[in-house]
Amino acid sequence: MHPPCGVTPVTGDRTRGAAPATVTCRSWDRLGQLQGSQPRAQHGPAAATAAAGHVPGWTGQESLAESDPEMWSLVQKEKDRQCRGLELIASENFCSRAALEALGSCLNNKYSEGYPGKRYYGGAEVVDQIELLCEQRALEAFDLDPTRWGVNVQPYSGSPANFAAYTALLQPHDRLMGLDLPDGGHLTHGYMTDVKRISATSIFFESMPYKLDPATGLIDYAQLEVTARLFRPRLIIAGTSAYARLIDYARIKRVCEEVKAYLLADMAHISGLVAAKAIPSPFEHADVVTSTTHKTLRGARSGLIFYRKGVRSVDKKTGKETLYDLEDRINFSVFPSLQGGPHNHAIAAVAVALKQASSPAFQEYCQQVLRNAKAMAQALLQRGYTLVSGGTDNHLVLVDLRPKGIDGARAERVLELVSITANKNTCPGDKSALTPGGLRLGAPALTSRQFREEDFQKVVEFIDEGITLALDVKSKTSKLQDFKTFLLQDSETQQRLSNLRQRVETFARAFPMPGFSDH
Ligand code: DSN
Repeated sequence: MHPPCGVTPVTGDRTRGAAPATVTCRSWDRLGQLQGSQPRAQHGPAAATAAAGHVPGWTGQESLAESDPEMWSLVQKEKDRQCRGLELIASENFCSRAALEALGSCLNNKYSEGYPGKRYYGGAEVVDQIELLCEQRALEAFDLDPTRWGVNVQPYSGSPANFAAYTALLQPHDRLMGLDLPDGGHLTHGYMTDVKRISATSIFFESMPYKLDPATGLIDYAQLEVTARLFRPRLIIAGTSAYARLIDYARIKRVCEEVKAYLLADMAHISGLVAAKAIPSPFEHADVVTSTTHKTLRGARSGLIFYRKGVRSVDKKTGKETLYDLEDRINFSVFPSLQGGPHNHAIAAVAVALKQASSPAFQEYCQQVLRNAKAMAQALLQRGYTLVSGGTDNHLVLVDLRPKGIDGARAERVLELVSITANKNTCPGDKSALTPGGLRLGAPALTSRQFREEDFQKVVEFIDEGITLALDVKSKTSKLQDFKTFLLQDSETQQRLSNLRQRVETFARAFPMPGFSDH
């Protein structure tokens, strides 16, 4: 067992953790030499500033604690919140120290518009190597043949990656289909309401949703087929944000072939599980695969677009080959169409995470994520909860709280007050996004803190206690705002919350935390 998460609560002591400013970069010595007037004993940041005589008071060498105690204190508070809480947001995870070191490095300073070997600025020889290494590791992590697949590692995150892919594959107002947001899809898959186009995907393209079958909680592939034949989209997106089952990529691919659409798999939530071969891969069927890098993949926040290369199809009569032309279109779409300089620090940090994701230890981590999600599902079912689709095959469960007589918004708020972080979520048939019937619970983050099945049973015990409390308060209040006010004002409720919070935090603190020990 690793040492537990050891951050003590922030006390307001502004000097705590302040490291003495040390200078390791030879440039300070060189600056002193250039000025020629500094005694050796005064080498260091202050001396160098004085010597330079420019920008007084700023050396850039002070620690965060020294330079900005207010921000340092907030970072400490967030670290403490993460350590003492139970993190169940299905899209979150705890990045490794190694990747965070790359993220917080000098690579932040470099502009490098363009691609390796073709940059618009000089001085890119090192970041070229970093980007190429990240590309190589991305292909290796997903077992991809570099003659059949390429990857762009520059998207700033998942939403920009998706929009760049659409921009590459479609003309403005071309048609696309994605799983509806209330049914577990993502905003960027084309979300719009009856009265408003919400996502830019629905503003710049014409989007048509496909849905879950409310009876099973599973994607309604039959309806997708019928709608696609009528709508004739140029692109179908296979990807989810709140769906506990596996996607039948082969079936969606057959629809794509019939209507001559591209298949884009957005594997943001599940990319770690795919890399670990813990669940089926979308690469067998998709033309383009997008992902974030910080969910189950456990890296720094960034985005990836994989695209097919080589032969797309062969004419049965003539034998003539049609080649994929995605590489140039996707690269041009990311830069210069949509983005400026790549975030080299993020690319390096993603490369570090991809190396980790190629290890046997990561495979074991992902298997444990699946076991933990199943244990969580089982424990919830045993306590009488209803799960959308009845269980889970991946890293999350979607609890339908409606049969319990409560909604996701009230449950989320009570859990937040006892240091359990989860999010409200729509269930099939929900009318309101503000008080939806569901609660989404994910296993990746706590599995990174070495939680096992029995720990998740304890987590469910805490959640159940929180929801019982929410039901009691709901019976004494009316609207959501009234409910929230009561939670903060009723003394007996405050005591119950405090008692549960203390037990949750004592439990959570006993587990290790990846990343830096103190920030
Ligand atoms: N915010 C992420 C999620 O929770 O699914 C996706 O962008």
